[in-house]
Amino acid sequence: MAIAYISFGSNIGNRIGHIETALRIIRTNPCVQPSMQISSYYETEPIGYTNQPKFINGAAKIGTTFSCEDLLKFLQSVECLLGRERTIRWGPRNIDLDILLYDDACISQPNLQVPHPEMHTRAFVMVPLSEIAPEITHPILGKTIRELAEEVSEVLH
Ligand code: A4P
Ligand code: MG
Repeated sequence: MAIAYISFGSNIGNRIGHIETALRIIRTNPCVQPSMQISSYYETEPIGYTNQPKFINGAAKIGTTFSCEDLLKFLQSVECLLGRERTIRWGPRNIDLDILLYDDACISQPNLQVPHPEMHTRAFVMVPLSEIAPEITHPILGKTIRELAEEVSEVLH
């Protein structure tokens, strides 16, 4: 059983509804332990492509028997089920599910980088993650999630 941390974000339509549907599909998969820890939800200003609605963001901790590659495929299938269309990079989406950490794995493949390469630069990822995993050490940067979150801290609601 591996421990994985996932970030989720939505900025179209019923944002909390999309997130809760995605989390329900994830937790009821036989390869995922039904008990999962979920952060608070935060409403955040869009980063990158800024001409789009505000996001709801958060993070979840799961126990899973999926390999990291299969977890990515599974999360992409959940995005598809929720009708996500890939149009603009960094653009609006009804659900985005990213793998932040997978045990201590360091993976650098064209379609899969873990730890997520941008995670430590983004308050909308680090603030929720630090609620559920403050003492975990980032396997590349060697700092705790709490320390990294403080470096990008900004007020999130
Ligand atoms: N991929 C590689 N590594 C991973 C990983 N660890 N987890 C690949 C998930 N996917 C990973 O992602 C593009 C490709 O990343 C996938 O094919 C996968 O093989 P995508 O979800 O199809 O496209 P995307 O989400 O538009 O691109 P990307 O680079 O994932 O964007 P980000 O980094 O997710 O940024 N502002 C706020 N406030 N809140 C947000 O949630 N999100 C974005 C999107 C921009 N601004 C935001 C937010
Ligand atoms: Mg993504």
